Amino acid sequence: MVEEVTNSREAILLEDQYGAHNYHPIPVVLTRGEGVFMWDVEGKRYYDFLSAYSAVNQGHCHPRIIQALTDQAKELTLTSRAFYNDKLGLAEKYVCETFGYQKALFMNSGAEANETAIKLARKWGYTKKGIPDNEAVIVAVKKNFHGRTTTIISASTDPSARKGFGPFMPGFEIISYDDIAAMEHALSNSNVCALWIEPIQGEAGVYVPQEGYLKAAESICRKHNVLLMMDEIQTGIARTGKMLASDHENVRPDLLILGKALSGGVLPVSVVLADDDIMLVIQPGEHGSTFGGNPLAAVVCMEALQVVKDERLAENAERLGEIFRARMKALIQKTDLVTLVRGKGLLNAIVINDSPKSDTAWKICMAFKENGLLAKPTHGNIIRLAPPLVITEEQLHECCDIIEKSILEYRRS
Ligand code: IF1
Repeated sequence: MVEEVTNSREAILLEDQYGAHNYHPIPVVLTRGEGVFMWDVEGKRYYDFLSAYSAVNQGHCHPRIIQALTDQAKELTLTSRAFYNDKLGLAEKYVCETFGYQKALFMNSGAEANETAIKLARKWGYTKKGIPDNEAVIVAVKKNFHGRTTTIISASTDPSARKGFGPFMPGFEIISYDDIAAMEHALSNSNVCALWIEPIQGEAGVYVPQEGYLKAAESICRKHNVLLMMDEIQTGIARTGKMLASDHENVRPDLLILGKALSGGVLPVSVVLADDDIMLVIQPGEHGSTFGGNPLAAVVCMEALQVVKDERLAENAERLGEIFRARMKALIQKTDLVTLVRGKGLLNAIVINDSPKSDTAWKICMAFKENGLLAKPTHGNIIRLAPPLVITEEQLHECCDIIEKSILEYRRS
């Protein structure tokens, strides 16, 4: 018999006793989501200012996406790729036309999509660029975040992501982010098959590189016959004010990696997009996954992207992001607790004026929670602030009021 939790404390104790301790969540137990709101088991309503790390750009339980999910769930959810189904080809065509590529390879999690891109880049390096077998190098950047698998953390510079998980996968070279000279030097090595970057570093604390960095990356990759692998899993799908963060500089990655809001947060869907000369280096039977490209994910993905277009969520994110950063800059004038705000569109973060080792950012997020807004610090003293892109201007101002009240009152305690 399925039991129910009747209060937050019960739910937290259950997870503590029966669940792995691989997270330290903000102590709130949510039971319902709708649009920009979530409710806890005691019935308290919150503004969601994390959006499940930008997976819920379309808002919680978007009715059109849920309708698409439930309609398809009654017909066919999974065939595996041992057989065809009548939805995958439509979704492949849809994403290829939406983002301007010849081929799509659907997976499930963002990490799986990044792993797929690694395999494509390496195989392209051996079969098309002529790199000697097993000598392909992928250049990644400091403070990257691409997922939690052992290969992906082999390229991580975050000790907490790596400690105790070795030995690591060879074939990664790490350079500084936002450093054009370092890119030029590293990519001149003829064994390099790809440059692997995020257009804005989300987990690193919403670090926005210098204007022109993405364009420079694209041209240096072209010059050295290196693939530009762009991880837009957190920055894509309208989050930064354009359909892709790469669009701000008119950059076209060779390998485009998407996830999260590709499904509107309804189920795991990720995809790698590339043209034939790259995608077709993988032959039948060389890559895949049980759920990759399942008909349910295919239908949900198409509806989730159509909602982004129909509701002009990129334009909303662009416009409201300007208003948000202006409000935060005004707040910075009133307190010494916040030193800066940075971001693009509705992917922003504030930096708290305290040591990254302090718990000030955590305590401020606890104050946000008391005042009806949910957010969580990234590294130490940085608080990511990223509402669903369906937020209205009025709701955004109400949230800025909550952030301001929490910060100024915290100042007084
Ligand atoms: C956690 C971070 C964010 C991502 C980018 C790939 C992935 C992610 C740019 C992997 C996933 C999530 C994972 C989640 C928390 C969150 C996160 F804090 F971990 F780093 F957003 F910044 N590329 N990010 O942001 O996608 O396999 O998770 O579907 O692991 O705690 P995934």
